[in-house]
Amino acid sequence: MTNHLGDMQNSKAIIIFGANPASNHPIAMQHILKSKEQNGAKIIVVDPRYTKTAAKSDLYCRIRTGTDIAFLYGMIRLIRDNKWYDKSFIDSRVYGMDEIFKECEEYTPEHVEDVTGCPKEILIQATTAFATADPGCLIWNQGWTQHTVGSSNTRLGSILQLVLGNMGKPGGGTNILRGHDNVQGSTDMGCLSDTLPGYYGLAEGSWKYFASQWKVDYDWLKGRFKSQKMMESKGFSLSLWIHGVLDEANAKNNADTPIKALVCIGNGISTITQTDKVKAALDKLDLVVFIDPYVNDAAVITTRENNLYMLPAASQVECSGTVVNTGRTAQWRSKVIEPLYEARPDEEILFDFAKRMGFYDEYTAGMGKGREFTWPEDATDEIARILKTVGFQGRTAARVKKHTLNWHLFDTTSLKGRGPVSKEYYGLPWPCWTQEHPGSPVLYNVNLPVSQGGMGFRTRFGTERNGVSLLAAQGVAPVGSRIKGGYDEITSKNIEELSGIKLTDEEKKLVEGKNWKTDDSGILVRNALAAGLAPYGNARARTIVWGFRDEIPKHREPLHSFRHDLIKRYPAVADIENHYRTNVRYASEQTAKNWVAEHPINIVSGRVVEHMGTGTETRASKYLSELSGEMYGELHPELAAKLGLKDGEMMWVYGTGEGKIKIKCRYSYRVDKSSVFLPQNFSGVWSGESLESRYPAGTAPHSFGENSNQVTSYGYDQQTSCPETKCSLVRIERA
Ligand SMILES: Nc1nc2c(c(=O)[nH]1)N[C@H]1C(S)=C(S)[C@@H](COP(=O)(O)OP(=O)(O)OC[C@H]3O[C@@H](n4cnc5c(=O)[nH]c(N)nc54)[C@H](O)[C@@H]3O)O[C@H]1N2
Ligand SMILES: Nc1nc2c(c(=O)[nH]1)N[C@H]1C(S)=C(S)[C@@H](COP(=O)(O)OP(=O)(O)OC[C@H]3O[C@@H](n4cnc5c(=O)[nH]c(N)nc54)[C@H](O)[C@@H]3O)O[C@H]1N2
Ligand SMILES: [Mo]
Repeated sequence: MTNHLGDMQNSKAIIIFGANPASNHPIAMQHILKSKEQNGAKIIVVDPRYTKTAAKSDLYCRIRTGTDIAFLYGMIRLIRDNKWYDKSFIDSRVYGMDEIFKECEEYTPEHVEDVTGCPKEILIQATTAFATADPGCLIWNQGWTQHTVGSSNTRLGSILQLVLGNMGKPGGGTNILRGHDNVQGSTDMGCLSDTLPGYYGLAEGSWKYFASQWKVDYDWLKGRFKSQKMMESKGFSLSLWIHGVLDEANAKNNADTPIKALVCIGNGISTITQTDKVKAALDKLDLVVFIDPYVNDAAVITTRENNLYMLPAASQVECSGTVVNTGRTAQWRSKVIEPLYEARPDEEILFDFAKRMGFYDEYTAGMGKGREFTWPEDATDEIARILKTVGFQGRTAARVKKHTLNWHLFDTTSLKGRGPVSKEYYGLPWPCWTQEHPGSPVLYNVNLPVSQGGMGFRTRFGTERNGVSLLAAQGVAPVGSRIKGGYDEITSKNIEELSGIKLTDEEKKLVEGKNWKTDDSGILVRNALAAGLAPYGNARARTIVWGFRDEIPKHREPLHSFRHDLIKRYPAVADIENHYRTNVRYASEQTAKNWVAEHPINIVSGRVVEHMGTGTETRASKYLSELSGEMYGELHPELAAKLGLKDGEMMWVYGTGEGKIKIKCRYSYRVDKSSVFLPQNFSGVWSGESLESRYPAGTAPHSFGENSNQVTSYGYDQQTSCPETKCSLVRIERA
């Protein structure tokens, strides 16, 4: 998220793609509605389903799932032809816009209508309203990410904001409404299989940096892996691990061994595509451990009888520490009660694991005091010390606590504080470069000094490509910058020249061989800020990502496309070998057969307001179960009539894989005549059979339903491997 939730009150138009904040982000929705009331901001919703958010919009654009790229290029083409783009922003701060303007050529309004199903008049109205508002903010969420081209969706959305010069401005930006509590925090912490914490990569240099920060020997760390090569290879991802268990062919990507054991903290595993494969993988493993305050949903899906452990975890009110929200702001959470019964906080369970496996001292050494550390304060300070890439240095436990205690003194629209927290922004949104830095509520804003939250784009991919500069043009730099244009990231080699500040011999020794990401002394960052420079440089945003499968975003039909006739023109990428240690099918799956002939109904997948995730927590509430107690599929009455289904009758839904679910038909005009909406919040029924008896006595939730992912199709993002849970085909029959 480049901006933050309250900042949406500064917007003059808001376009929402694949998000339904009225149900899923009610706080964000309040800010959106305020921008409408206070600024007359036009709200535009692009979604295959007429959601509660759409009901509050000024303009609703219904599109076919998986066609957002065509829609966006249609917008960009209209912006190009009407000269609504921000020429000076593009000329001075963007690299590669010509390629985008070329790619949009084929997306005429007529062609966009054919590909997306959205009438061309609506596309033109949406583009006109959004492109002529200054500033406009763009929101996306899971409707964009759960696709084979999800990463391209998110890139092209950001590019649209670059085209319009909406980046780096209050009221503009790309605002991604994230998911679980602290999901931004867990990404920052490297709960991903292809980064170390703070988005440091997996290369030897990063591991060596972490070894020194964690105060362990690099060779010891290396010894934990089968080889250095495996240490530096991306791991299995959450969506693909099942293939590491079930498909022997993937063993060769994993140091010649299939996965043998699984420790699952929270969930995520019963909510990926093709849940039947998850069950098969859980059944096959040697050992399965769940760490969860509730009986984990997946624990009930497996029928294994041995080596399945459930360790009761404490919930959030029984723990303390920082959480980070979608706008990059940190908040201190205090323990309300001691953990009940045998529940233990997650970290205690992990510490015990480390003790029994013999590396507890190494595990905790980074907190600096051996066995004597204070939890969680010392961990928070360790994070602040190490995660320099995203500017965590100023986010110590003491400062975060002070903000949370004084939260009433902060303005919700600007995040600015008053009184004892004046000159600081709520929650110290990163980057927060030093102990004195106020945090940065709006990324890439050059209208502020770096010391007050300003910055340009990051110099991340070199300073030139094919003879063309990747640095910001002359005249574009944060207010008060000594350098009046672009510059490289700060290193010990260029600090004196760029900042104009001479280092003492002692300082030189301290920073030798270091850069802004690795310098523990803080000298490089301090001097950069003193000269008004962003430690990470001042570059152009790039539209082209060299090394990606699609260097610029391209529309590609879903693997199980509703429009088989478009597959030739917009084919999936070639199959990928060793994609997060898995051999993944793309083109071969897409062309394996004419999927839509046998599975003619499109899934639109999303959430209900009453339940969270699998519903493990919320279906345990009597009251929420009373409000929303059963799984269903929404069908347009005309489609239902064709299938011979009355409102309230049961139907079988068959996926393109092995899975099938028996659910209630609910008539609805929210969906179009070829789709079924399946909420993702139910579980505990398996192809018509209740799993209630598998819960230990007294632990079953109050309501159950079929899991929609039994019928979602095979498919994973071509870059990130996120499952394609938002594009699937099914066949429906009266039960
Ligand atoms: N009440 C409630 N709130 C929640 C959650 C919950 O389960 N319940 N979950 C939390 C979590 S983990 C997350 S990640 C967020 C998710 O928040 P959202 O992303 O808002 O959640 P969804 O309802 O899954 O999907 C959003 C919209 O995407 C649309 N959509 C589907 N396919 C496409 C497509 O191809 N293109 C476009 N443009 N739209 C599409 C759906 O119709 C839906 O309206 O919500 C969080 N908040
Ligand atoms: N078809 C379809 N599938 C989807 C989606 C979709 O839109 N459509 N959305 C996807 C998305 S974005 C998500 S996030 C997932 C849903 O997200 P999941 O994570 O798969 O489902 P949840 O039910 O939210 O699981 C959270 C678990 O964490 C446990 N928990 C809560 N607090 C703690 C704690 O402090 N410690 C520990 N150890 N555990 C705790 C809860 O009891 C629960 O079991 O679904 C994904 N799958
Ligand atoms: Mo999520």
